[in-house]
Amino acid sequence: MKKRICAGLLAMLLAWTLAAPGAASDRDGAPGPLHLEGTQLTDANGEPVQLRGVSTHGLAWYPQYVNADCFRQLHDQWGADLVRLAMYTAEYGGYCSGGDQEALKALVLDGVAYAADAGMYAIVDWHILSDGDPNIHKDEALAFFSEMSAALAERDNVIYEICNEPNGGTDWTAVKAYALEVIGAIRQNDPDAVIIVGTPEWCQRVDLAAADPITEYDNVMYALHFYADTHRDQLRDRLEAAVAAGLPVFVSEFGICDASGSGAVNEDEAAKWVRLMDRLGVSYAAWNLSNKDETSAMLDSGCQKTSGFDEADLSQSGRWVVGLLSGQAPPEVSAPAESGAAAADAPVEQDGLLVEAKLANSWQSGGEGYYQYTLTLTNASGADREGWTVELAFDGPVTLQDGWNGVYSVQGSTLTVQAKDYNADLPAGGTVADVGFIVSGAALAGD
Ligand code: IDC
Repeated sequence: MKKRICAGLLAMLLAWTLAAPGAASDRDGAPGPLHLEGTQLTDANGEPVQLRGVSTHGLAWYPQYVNADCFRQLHDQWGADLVRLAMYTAEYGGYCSGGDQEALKALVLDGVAYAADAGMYAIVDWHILSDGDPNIHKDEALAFFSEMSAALAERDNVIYEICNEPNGGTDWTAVKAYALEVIGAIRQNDPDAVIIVGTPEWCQRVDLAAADPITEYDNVMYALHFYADTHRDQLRDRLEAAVAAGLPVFVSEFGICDASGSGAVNEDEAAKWVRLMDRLGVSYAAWNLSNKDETSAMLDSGCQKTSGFDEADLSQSGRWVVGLLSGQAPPEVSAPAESGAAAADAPVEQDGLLVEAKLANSWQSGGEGYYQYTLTLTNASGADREGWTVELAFDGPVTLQDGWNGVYSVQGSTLTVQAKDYNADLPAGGTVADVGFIVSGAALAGD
């Protein structure tokens, strides 16, 4: 994880203003092979991996966002380490409904390559939807995944999602039978790429997969999809129970609006989902990267760009997702910028004082992020001192919400803390603790 001056707070602003890799995904360089250890996605060194990124809209409808510059921005500025390439099978222009199969395959291959170049993983998504049973187009799926896995066998960054959302009464037995065949076809070319299997009822029934998982192959995960304004505690409980039962779950699609892909944004429920996925180490991809006039589209419908997006090009969903992806680096505080970067989790020296700022809590409310810190100051100067002042610089402007055991003032992105009468005396080697404050700032951007 990169060290960054200041709090992870407002990393989004940093990303926009500096276009700096400082706000990038922590996964730099070529993405290496992944595998499962228990329910946890893991890298080759056995380190847990939580992939976080975005899904394209239907590739046939919105091919223009599959380009190298766009994918580089997803990674370098938005902090994504995952992009999902959604290829509808049965909708208008889909792979099995009259679409240009050669063009679609080329887009998939290009997309995986652009993702790899940008340092991201790519999900190849066989996006069934109105064809609720994946067995309807099983032959086409077998041929597609055989061809793609042969072409992509050398790529470590590819993840296969073999059926987006079984629905319309398709039961787990039917999905599992399909999955066994398609996984078998992929395994002929790629013995260990991660494969995601959709679950019945639009990927809400991970409980059915947990009760009867696929045991014939390794590195198989199961999809859960949610839309925050529709799906709440009941589905969250199901996710938690499935993981507890040993099922590796991947949230390969979610929205913060309702299940139609439109309607209202529900940030409170979305935050609950994010907290749960983060706690469980579950990877996720947000629907969708397009400028379609619908709530889930991340780009404003007036935006005609296909890369180089500014904040003004984002929809409300887009701002929220970018805030989520770019803002989740471990919140870190250090000395003000001019005193130089310092390891943020280690104390920073300021004028003979060792300053340690630790994030104690953070939460979202009304589109703002709230960050509670505790400060510990140690007099390292070798001489007794009377009175102290510390300055803390954040990535962007903050508002002071509360502060204790200090006198606080904020100017722009700098918070100054001075001693109270009762903790001003600091003998050599002495420490002041129990100093703390809460600041807020634009984090998971709202409206
Ligand atoms: C939606 C798109 C919308 C499109 C529709 C039908 O947002 O523009 O017209 O599909 O093709 C899903 C599906 C995903 C849906 C999305 C929102 O996986 O394809 O996209 N959704 O309805 N599952 C739950 C919600």
